[in-house]
Amino acid sequence: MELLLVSALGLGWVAVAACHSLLLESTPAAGSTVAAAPTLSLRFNNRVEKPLSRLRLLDERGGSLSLAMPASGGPVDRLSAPLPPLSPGAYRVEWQVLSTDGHVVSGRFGFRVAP
Ligand SMILES: [Cu+2]
Repeated sequence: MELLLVSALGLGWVAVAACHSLLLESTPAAGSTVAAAPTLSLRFNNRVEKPLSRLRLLDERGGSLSLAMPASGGPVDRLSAPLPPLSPGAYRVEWQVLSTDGHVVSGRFGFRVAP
């Protein structure tokens, strides 16, 4: 009985996940080391509600760098923000988007700026 319940929940989760926005790729790419990063850009598998989505950039001390993200314009499946000049080090991107199905999806990834 318990096993059945668990597998039913598992299937339900897969069905729900299929309709969510998924991050397909980003610039800088997750785990990459770049010489410079003038722009942060995330591409999703479908349209995201830009005014209700957020991007955050954290440096290796956990300090938050403010990003000015255009609320509209550009491809509907992308979130982009110009970046301030970044000093060498590790950075973490935290994103949260509102999928067109109404679900909030979030994630994070890191990249490095080379010395
Ligand atoms: Cu969903």
